[in-house]
Amino acid sequence: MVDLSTLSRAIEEGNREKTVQLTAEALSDGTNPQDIITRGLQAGMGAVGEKFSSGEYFLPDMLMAARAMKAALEILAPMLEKTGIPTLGKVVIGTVEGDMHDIGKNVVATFLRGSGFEVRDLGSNVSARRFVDEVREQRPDILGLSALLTTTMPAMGNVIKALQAAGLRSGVKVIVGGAPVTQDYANYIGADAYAHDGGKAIPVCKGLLGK
Ligand code: B12
Repeated sequence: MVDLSTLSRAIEEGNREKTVQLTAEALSDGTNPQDIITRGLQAGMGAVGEKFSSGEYFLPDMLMAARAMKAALEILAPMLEKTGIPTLGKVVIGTVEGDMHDIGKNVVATFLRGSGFEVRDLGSNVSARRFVDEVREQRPDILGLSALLTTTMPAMGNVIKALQAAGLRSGVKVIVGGAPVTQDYANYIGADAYAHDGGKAIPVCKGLLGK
């Protein structure tokens, strides 16, 4: 049985090969893919962030960890994403303008797909204008906004204001998330909901649609 703390350490070391190997082993052991992500990969990323804050790690270390995590998510996503089931609702999701962090947003998209939502992922560094255009064209039930930087959090509020200005706000529920985001901040910018992580986003999104 793979000890998920060894997977977490492989991420911390930025060791892509070992991360992929341990992820595959954990899957064949029968470990739940959601646990592999939260207790293994995401925990490792948390440690990388702490080391970056303390000056022990630099940008290339974060990049290597990100590459290792992305490679592992490629193996895990097909296990989590169900196909051919009736959709619970349509979600458009993206990381706001100025922010390149997309791993957490990808995890949320994968978890939502796995629980039966149809998800359109716009990627990262998405402008308010693009979000508005997508809401107008796609008519999603839910718009998910991700921000990982304190400097890009206000861009989430700008998207909500732009939706209001375009007369589209009442037709879509807005959920926000990302490491620096809180429920208080979500209330402050007028979002409909906040979820701390991908697992919690599932019941929150179902609740938004009364399901
Ligand atoms: C990997 C990483 C990078 C990678 C990103 C690669 C990529 N493609 O995503 C790279 C190296 C590119 C990077 C760059 C930078 N980074 Co960086 N990065 C990280 C790191 C280590 C991990 C982020 C991550 O992927 N975590 C794993 C995922 C799974 O977790 P998550 O993102 O938190 O997502 C979960 C929840 O937050 C939530 N969630 C996320 N989005 C959403 C959306 C919705 C709708 C919902 C409901 C929930 C939700 O659910 C997710 C899944 O459970 C964090 C540290 C940390 N602890 O967050 C720093 C961190 C975010 N980065 C930081 C910084 C400073 C930077 C740079 C400015 C560094 C620099 N000097 O250039 C640049 C900014 C570039 C830019 N313009 O965006 C700081 C931010 C500080 C701050 N408070 O603003 C952090 C916190 C590191 C630190 N401790 O100082 N980074």
